[in-house]
Amino acid sequence: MTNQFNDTIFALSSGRPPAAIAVVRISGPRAGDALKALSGKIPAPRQAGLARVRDPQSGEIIDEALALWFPGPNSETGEDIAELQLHGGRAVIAAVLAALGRIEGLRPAEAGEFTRRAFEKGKLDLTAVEGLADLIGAETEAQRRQGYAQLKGLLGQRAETWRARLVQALALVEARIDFSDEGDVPEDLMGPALALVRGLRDEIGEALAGAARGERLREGLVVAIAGPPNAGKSTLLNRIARREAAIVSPTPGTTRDVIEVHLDLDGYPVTLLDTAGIRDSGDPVEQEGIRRARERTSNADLVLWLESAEHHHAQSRATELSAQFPGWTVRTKVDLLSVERRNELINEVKIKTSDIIHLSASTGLGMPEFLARLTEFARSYFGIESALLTRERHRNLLILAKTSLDRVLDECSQTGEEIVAEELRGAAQSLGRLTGRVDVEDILDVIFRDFCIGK
Ligand SMILES: Nc1nc2c(ncn2[C@@H]2O[C@H](COP(=O)(O)OP(=O)(O)OP(=O)(O)O)[C@@H](O)[C@H]2O)c(=O)[nH]1
Ligand SMILES: [Mg+2]
Repeated sequence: MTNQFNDTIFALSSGRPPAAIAVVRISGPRAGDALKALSGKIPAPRQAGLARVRDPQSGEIIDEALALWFPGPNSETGEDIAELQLHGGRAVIAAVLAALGRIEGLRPAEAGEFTRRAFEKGKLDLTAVEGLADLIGAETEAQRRQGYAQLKGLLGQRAETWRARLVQALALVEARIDFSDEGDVPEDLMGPALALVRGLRDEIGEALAGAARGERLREGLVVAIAGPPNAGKSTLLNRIARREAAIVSPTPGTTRDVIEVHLDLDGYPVTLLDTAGIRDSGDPVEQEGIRRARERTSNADLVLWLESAEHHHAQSRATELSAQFPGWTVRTKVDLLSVERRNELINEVKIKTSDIIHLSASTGLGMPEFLARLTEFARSYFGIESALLTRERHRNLLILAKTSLDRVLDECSQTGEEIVAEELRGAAQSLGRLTGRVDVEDILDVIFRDFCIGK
């Protein structure tokens, strides 16, 4: 991405046309000139004004719009921003973008460039930028909440206070180094420094403990449906998804590829996987399907092991296999059993264990109870509070910081103050990279690449 701040950039910031309204934003030193060129005037700051938008070359009216003017530095990007709310037709947008493109010093924005400017101007730290991306990408209520919390500084502010305390500890250690030759050194500077480090190490450790939860909330909790062929796996997936996502047939070995369905369970994101029935097979295509089934199942957060209630009694290979995939046992097709047998089964299960679920995906019997359990599982997995860490990037940097602090605490009695100071500087550096305060050029392109144009 180019980094020319003298350029004035513009883009369609609203969604795909045609739509009722299209928002075109212009940011940079020539934003005001551009607005004037198109509409003849600039409205009062932060107040909507009616604007007749003309092609500056031909003078022809393109559209009538609302214009907004946000002079820098108190704008989203920190630069002058002009915004036009046009009618959202393709030709209207094309004509306005073309007219802007012909103005000297203006060029189309690249993906995420508005936000990048906001970051470079110190309007947002890097964790807030990531929060913004998450907020835009959020599909469920819990994801929205987490994205918003991150945008508002949930992690950024914590990291900044951690860094401030680290700097305090570092100052104590450095004072000890500086005065060590003199007679009247305040002897115990290391004690308070180490106390600070210990507190920090524990807090960072706690944040790391919740990291998996935060990352999962972005990506979705993975629940895999596995079991022998014909157990009714695809039927269950379709029932939960409320559409024919997977092919169902009485022929065992129907499903080959892993089929993914994204669900919103009471605000929590869940990715449900349907997999190939596991059995010995000579067919190379089915073998590959089974290999994929095993792989995805072993990485899932929860496995639903399905068996037909009709023949679960036989001490089959299936029961052996189910032990390899810990999770819930689900007995399917209970509609095929006689009422007596069904009651018997349910009683039997109640006595032995409550871990077995009975349902019929064809008739819907037992489905509400099953879905309630799945929702409860998601709810208790994610908890109520937003997780502090939401990305692998956060986790890796905090692990680095914590490792340095661990070393300080483990080895401070043997090593000199210089080494302690060096470790503390390293930890502060990691926290600085987390918020983008220091030395992050190398990762910026990766982060902003995920943004859409106009954001
Ligand atoms: N009566 C009844 N039949 C069911 C039920 N669930 C599935 N079936 C039938 O069982 C057969 C197999 O269903 P699928 O959903 O394709 O089974 P699967 O486990 O995905 O099978 P593979 O993909 O081959 O591993 C189909 O004929 C379904 O209609 C159920 O709850 N009750
Ligand atoms: Mg199937």
